[in-house]
Amino acid sequence: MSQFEEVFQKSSLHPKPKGLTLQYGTAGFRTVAKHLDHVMFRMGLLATLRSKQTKSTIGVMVTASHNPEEDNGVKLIDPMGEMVNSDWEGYATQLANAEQEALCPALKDIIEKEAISISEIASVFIGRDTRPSSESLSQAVLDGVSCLGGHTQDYGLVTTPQLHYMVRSRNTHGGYGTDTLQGYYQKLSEAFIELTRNAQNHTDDQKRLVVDGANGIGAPKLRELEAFLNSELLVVLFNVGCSGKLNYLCGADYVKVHQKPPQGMHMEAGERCCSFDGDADRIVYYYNDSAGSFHLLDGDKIATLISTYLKELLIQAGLNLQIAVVQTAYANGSSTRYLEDILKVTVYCTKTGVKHLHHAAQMFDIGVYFEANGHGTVLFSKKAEEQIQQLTQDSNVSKAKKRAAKLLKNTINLINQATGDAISDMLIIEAVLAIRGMTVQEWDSIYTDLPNRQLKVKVSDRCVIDTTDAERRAVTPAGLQDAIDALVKKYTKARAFVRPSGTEDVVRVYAEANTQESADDLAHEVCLAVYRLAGGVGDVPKPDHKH
Ligand code: G16
Repeated sequence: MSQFEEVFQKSSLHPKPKGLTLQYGTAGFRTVAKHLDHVMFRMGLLATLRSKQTKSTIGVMVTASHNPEEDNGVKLIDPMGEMVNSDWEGYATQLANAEQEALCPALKDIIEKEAISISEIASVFIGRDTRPSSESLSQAVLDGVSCLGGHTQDYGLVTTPQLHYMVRSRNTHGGYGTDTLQGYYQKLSEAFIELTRNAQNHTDDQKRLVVDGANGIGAPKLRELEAFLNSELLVVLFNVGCSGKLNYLCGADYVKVHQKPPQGMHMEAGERCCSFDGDADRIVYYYNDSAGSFHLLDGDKIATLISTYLKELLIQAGLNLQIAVVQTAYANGSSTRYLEDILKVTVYCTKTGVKHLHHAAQMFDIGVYFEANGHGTVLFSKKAEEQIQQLTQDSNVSKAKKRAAKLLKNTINLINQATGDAISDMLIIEAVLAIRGMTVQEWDSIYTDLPNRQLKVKVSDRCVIDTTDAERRAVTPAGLQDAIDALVKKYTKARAFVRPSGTEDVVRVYAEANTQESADDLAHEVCLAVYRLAGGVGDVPKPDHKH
C-alpha cells in the first residue's frame, strides 16, 4: 500500500466533523476537545512534512494552555524551538479543513510547493498537558506521524516550554542543552544556583515563594525541579491539580484578567506569590499589602525588572549592546513611558501572539519580550552571546567587569530562549530580586500602572473585526473605530482597543484611564459599541465589581 493510500485509510479513523472549519489561531488550533481528533492526526502528518523539509526535529504540543478544561488544542514547534513559520500555519489550516477526499491532494500540494523529498527521514517530538482529552489526542498525532514514516519521541506530560526546549536542544546537538527533562532541570538549576550564590538578599525568608499551579502541568514539573535546587528556592505550591479544575478560578490568565488572587491559595500580607497558566508558559506575580489591597506584577512589570537588570549589567561590563523591549497593545501605558523615558530602551509594539513578539525581539542585540499576560522571554543575539562569553574569559579586565559578565552568562543559561517559560521566568525573577536585594514591593514601585480593564464580548462572527497598527485600531466594521475614538475622548489619560481573540470565540476589549472607575466605564461602553456594530450575542459583559 502506498503512503498516500495509508493516509487515506487511517484518516477515515480520525474523521472530520462535517462542516467544521477551524483556523490556526494565535497559538495553534483551539476549540472543544471533541472536535479535534482529525486535526491532531493531520498535524502529525504536517509536522512530519515540516521535519522532512527542514531536515530537523519538529515539535507537536497538545494543549489549550489558558482555555477551560473542556477545550484542547495543538501548537507546532519549529526547529529552533519557536512557533511554526507563518506559511506553514496556512498549510495547517488547509489540512485541518480538507474533507476526507481532499486530504491527500492537499498533502501532495504542500509537498510540491515546498519541494519536499518524501523519502527524507522525519523526527517529531510530542508532548501533552494534563487535560483528560490530551492523551487520546496525542495518540492521534502519533498515528499521523507514523503514517508518513516519521520517527516519534513522546515526552508524555510536559510543560509547553519544556517541549520547545527539547526541540531546540535536539536540533542544536547539545549546543543549547540536553534533550531530556533531567537536562532541562540541570541547566536551569545550575544557572540559578550560580546566579544566587553571592546574592545580597537570599535569606530563608526571601527564598520563600508561593506558587499557584493553575491545576495544570506546571505544578508537578515544579516539584521535579525542586529536587535540583538544593533548597535555594522554597516553593509553597497551591492548585496542584489533585482536586480543582484546570485554570478554573486560578492561574495566570484568571489573575491578570480579574486582577485578583486565585482561589485555593493561602497568601500572607506582603508575601511574594505567582501564578502559572495551564501549560506553564505564562507567569504573573502579585501580593496583598497589609491593608488587604491586591497588587499585580504582570508581564510589563516583569519586562521592566529584567531589562533594568540587564541594562545595569551591560553598563558594569562595559558592553555596548542594544536592548529593546517588545510589547503589544495590552502593555500598560505607564510601562511603555517608563521604559522609553526613564530606562531609555527601545520599545517596539507588535500584534498579540508570541510568534510576533519573538520575531521582533530577534532584530536586536538583546530583545526582551513580554505580553502583559505574562508570556515572554529574552533573546540574546549571537553577537551578544559571543561578546559576553569573551569577557568572562578575558584575564585583563577588572573584577567588577568580570562579575557582570559572569552574571550575564548565567542569565543566558537560565533563560529559555526557545519561548516564554513560566518556570525559567520565575527563576530569573527570583534571581534578579535576590541579586538586586529587592522586595516584591520595591519592584512594584518602579512605576504605577494606569488602571485598566479587560472584557470579552460574544459576537456571531468575530472575523467581522479587522485591525491595523499592531491591533490598536479597528478597520472594520465601519464606524467602530470612530465610536471608540469618541468614547476615549470622554476620559483622562484614556486608551481603548478591540481585537478578535485567536484562542477563544470572543472579541477582546481593553481600556485604560486615570481611575479604575473610568477604565471600567470605558471598557463597558466600548463593549456596547462592539455589541451594536459587530453583531453581539448574549449579555454585554460588565467589569467584576458591577455584577
Ligand atoms: C496564547 C498566545 C499568546 C496570546 C494568548 C491570548 O497564549 O501564545 O501570545 O497572548 O494566547 O491570545 P488571544 O488574545 O488571541 O486569545 P496561551 O498561553 O493561551 O498559549
